[in-house]
Amino acid sequence: MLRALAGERLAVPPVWLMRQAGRYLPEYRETRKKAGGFLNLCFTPELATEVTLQPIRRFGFDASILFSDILVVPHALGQKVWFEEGEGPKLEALANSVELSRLSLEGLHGKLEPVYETVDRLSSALPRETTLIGFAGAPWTVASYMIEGGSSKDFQKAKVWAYGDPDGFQRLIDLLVEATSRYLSRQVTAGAEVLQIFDSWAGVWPEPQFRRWCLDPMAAIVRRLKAEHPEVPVILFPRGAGLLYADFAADAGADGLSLDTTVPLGWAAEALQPKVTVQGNLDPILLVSGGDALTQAVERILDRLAGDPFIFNLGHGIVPQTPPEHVAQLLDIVRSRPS
Ligand code: 1CP
Repeated sequence: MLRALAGERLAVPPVWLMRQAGRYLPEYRETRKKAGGFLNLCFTPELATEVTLQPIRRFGFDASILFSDILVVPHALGQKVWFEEGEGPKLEALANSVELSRLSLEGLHGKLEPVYETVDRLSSALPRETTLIGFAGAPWTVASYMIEGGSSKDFQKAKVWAYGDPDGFQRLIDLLVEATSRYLSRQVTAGAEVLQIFDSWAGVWPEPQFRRWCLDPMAAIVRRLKAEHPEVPVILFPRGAGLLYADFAADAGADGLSLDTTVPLGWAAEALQPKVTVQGNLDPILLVSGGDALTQAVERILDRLAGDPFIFNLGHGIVPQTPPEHVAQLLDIVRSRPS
């Protein structure tokens, strides 16, 4: 994984999957029951370490991603966050920039200490050849949850705020750039070897706002991290960025770009791969269907991208309906192909 991110071409690419820990694994569902509440699971280092290791034991991925969630940052800034069974995340929504006074950087590291301890435990527990990935949500995606109070279909509240009061919205984004930079930097100190920043909802903006609310804040975080930890590679996932993936490759200063499922492979090979290592981009639903369709899609990605710096992954997270045998089938195909 580290060699691929340094720009090496490898005969067999490294492979890991977004959301490789989670509800599709029976052992995860067992541990989750014990934790009594999702945030408890994230904040109990013993259990968070256990669920991070489960997919490594079962499948031997080349990288292990810390088990946590992007919404621990708003929680650590003082916003109320909870997870309702079967409904996903809920937050006490911020209505406008006056309410930013409810948030503070002061308690950040104290509240996130259990996450740092999990990273520390993982860095001792993982086999040496398994790369430990730390992560955070990007400012825009995290801000969208903070304003919408949970998941959203059209991001109307967050966009109305950003269009109507860009200066106030900028203050929230700046606060998140600061908090996220501090959070990721501490993950490195605790043992993370690679960092990934998830902008899951980047694809909803017109170009000017995309630059201001997605690209610029992520580039600012990358600059901060590179100043403090120049040796640590950073992967960015601006999901849905379309042609603007090219701007990310040119301007964000990252080592890797994680491609969503819709990015055409030929274009990625020509426009992105000469500048950065690319990661992706199998449709996660193919892991539900399995069979020949899965095999052919994996081969197609390897044919187009594996000859240059590349990490095999999905275009978005594994879904809970995924049969674990299909994940094993995927790893077999990636690893057994003659190069
Ligand atoms: O057990 C459960 O019911 C909780 C399901 C779950 C899990 C397994 C949530 C709630 N978060 C997670 C873990 C998680 N989340 C990881 C670590 C593990 C791994 O990858 O193996 C990571 C990296 C995330 C990141 C995350 N959380 C993102 C960015 C990536 C993406 O999938 O787009 C986002 C948007 C979230 C918010 C969130 N948390 C949980 C859910 C179900 C969601 C998504 C809600 C939505 O679609 O709006």
